[in-house]
Amino acid sequence: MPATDRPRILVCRPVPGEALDRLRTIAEVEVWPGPRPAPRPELLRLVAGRSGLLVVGDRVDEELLDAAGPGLRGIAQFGVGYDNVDVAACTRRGIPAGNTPDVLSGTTAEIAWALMLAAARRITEAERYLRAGRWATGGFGDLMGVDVGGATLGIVGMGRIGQEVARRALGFRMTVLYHQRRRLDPALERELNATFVPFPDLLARSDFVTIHAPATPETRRLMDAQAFAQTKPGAILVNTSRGTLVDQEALLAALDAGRIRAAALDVTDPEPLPADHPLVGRDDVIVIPHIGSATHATRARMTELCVRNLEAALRGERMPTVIDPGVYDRPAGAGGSAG
Ligand code: 8YV
Repeated sequence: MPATDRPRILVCRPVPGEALDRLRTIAEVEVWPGPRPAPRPELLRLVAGRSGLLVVGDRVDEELLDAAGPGLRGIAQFGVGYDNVDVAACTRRGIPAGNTPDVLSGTTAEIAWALMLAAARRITEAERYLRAGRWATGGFGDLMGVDVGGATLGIVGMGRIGQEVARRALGFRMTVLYHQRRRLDPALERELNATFVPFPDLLARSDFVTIHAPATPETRRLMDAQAFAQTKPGAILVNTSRGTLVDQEALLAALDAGRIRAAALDVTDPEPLPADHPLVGRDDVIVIPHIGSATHATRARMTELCVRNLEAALRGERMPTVIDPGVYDRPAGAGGSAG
């Protein structure tokens, strides 16, 4: 096949793993070298005439779909969260969009656990203390923390990642409460030793609250001033989902008021969070730069799944992890036109 007839794929970041080489056998693959995302005008220029896109949190909306043009056959989001993708707009045009569920659940649960333990035992603060030479001069009672073992853990959003967090809590002999729209199967609840409770009860009873719900209009600012007023005094908040679920002004006020002990965040609003943001530089807040899925093995698995989704789209087959299966129910010939 002449190079020009081959499908053209844009990969919006230098994603790891070898799966892109497989994609190169069936398509022309251009990788934006990064490390930062392409500026929006550049991205709109780059997507033109593409058959497939691999996006890494890049906004996929009507504007971008228009810029890509009628040849676009599939979009792969590198991540389980897809709040950056206007899935309804893709479906209206008959363009399947896929995400990367399952392959990152354990890895993301581990970052939540790392944050929980770090906040409870003041690990990042303790290291700063040592680096500042304060070990030799500090007092015996410095850096006292709280126990995780035996404490009550509140999991908000008990999907795949929330469940992996709960599994790891078994070893810490925690009382696990959870809340989400739908209750889990009772057998799974028993396996995870997790109890379904209303959201206000979860807040009132949990020593640690960890958020694993998707970013939707309903979950926006889920942790607002009212929610912080309901939390158990001295609780620790962990967020590894999306920054928009936490009202950061309300969080700062709750910390200042001593209502909650600490917060540990892998996600913020906006991202990247400016280094002079009020959340940065406080001893009672840990902020890390959205590294929940960032292990070599997991990121390679995410690339593999994105490539499998794109391969399927190019072959006219069903994406293994399509977000909206309804895109395949549309009458033949309904795709391609502007939505
Ligand atoms: C990021 C994530 O996509 O899976 C998700 O929803 O937020 C992450 O895995 C990834 O870190 C790239 O930014």
